[in-house]
Amino acid sequence: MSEIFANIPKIRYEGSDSKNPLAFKFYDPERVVLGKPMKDHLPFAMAWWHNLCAGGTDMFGRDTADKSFGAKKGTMAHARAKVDAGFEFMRKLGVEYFCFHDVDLMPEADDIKETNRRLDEISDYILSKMQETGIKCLWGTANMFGNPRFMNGAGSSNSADVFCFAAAQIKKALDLTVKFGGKGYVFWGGREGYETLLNTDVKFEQENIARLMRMAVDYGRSIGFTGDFYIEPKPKEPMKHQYDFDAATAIGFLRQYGLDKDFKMNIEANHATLAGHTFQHDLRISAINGMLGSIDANQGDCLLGWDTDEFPFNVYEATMCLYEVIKAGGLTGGFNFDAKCRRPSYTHEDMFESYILGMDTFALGLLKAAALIEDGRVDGFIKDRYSSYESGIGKKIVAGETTLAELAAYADELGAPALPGSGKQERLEGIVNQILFG
Ligand code: XLS
Ligand code: NI
Ligand code: NI
Repeated sequence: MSEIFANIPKIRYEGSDSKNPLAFKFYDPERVVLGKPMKDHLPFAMAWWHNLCAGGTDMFGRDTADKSFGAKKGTMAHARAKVDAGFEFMRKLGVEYFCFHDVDLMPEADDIKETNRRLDEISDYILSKMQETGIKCLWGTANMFGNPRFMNGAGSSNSADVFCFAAAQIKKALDLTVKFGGKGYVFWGGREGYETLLNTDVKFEQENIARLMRMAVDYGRSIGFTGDFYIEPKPKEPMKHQYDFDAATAIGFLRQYGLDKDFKMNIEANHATLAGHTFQHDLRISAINGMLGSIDANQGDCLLGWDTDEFPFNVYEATMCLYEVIKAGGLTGGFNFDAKCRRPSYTHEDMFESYILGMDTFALGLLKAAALIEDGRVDGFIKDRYSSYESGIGKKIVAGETTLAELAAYADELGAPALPGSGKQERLEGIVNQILFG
């Protein structure tokens, strides 16, 4: 079969001296870091929607990039051309996974029966490509935010009929995820939130979202889905307020409704920063709750207030991300590039160069995080910082072997406690710079 990206070769690792834009400078898949190959630390995934569907349309202008891949848009022939393009793309880059929404895969019909028939047809074709190439599915999801029927949400909709339609889409998307052997299933609550409390019953809406998730878990388990369900937190956009505001909020919600055994977090860098956190913060909160599942690898722009979904090039953030991932013992999911080229980067070559950038950035992050951990000064500092809890009264506090009255008596004897010791933030920041650039 003729290639769609005929002028793009297989992308290879050439090392940090290479000036070839179509080569990896840092991502060396077989290089062993902390006992395992880079590619096992970094299971990268292609996001079907950005890479194969989105052409750069924004509020002010139409597509700049041609994603027709030689077929007429809106047809099943185009859906197949996207599959051909996607698998050629992943194979040339060595990306081993993909993520998808139902509606990314084919043109949605007015009638769900016809949509599902099209999904069956295209998923057969995808499956044959997966078997041919060994490329796997990281996670699937249902788009329950694009169609006008979801203007008030899906699980949180005021309309029970819309709720049922969402259920039907989730059921089919779970069927597809299982058909592809996907590792996870994502809920990003695009419109699960509100614009004004004047028309919203927050308690009822949250209970209904939980009901929908519970039914999804029960159905998924009944058809043999053994992977993780994920919530992908995001605080706003498109809704003014979204219920899955950040990792802490989503974890609290899952525990409240007894869903925490089946769900983990899919943390997206740009969503964390929109919530007023660092990417590292939401990763840490997920990890300490045993819920760090997967990552949507992108970055935002601190000067813009929305989800810009840029390809990650911030090595500092990638380093802190991998530091969290390594400390958490790795991901059950992977690193999905939920990212798009900037609108003026409209060529096929740009699609490849943006993935090279993202993969090199995370490879650097891995190397630098490993160096930070092996260096040990930061971890050692943190351990020492809490050493007053390792003996004496501190030890009793941690063991739960004391009372408020005993502590008060202890404090009486102390007079004024000594200052708690310098936080040494600047020294630690210097260590990070030394590891990054030394
Ligand atoms: C949008 C989300 C979306 C999810 C999948 O902001 O990141 O792309 O990852 O529905
Ligand atoms: Ni996003
Ligand atoms: Ni995302």
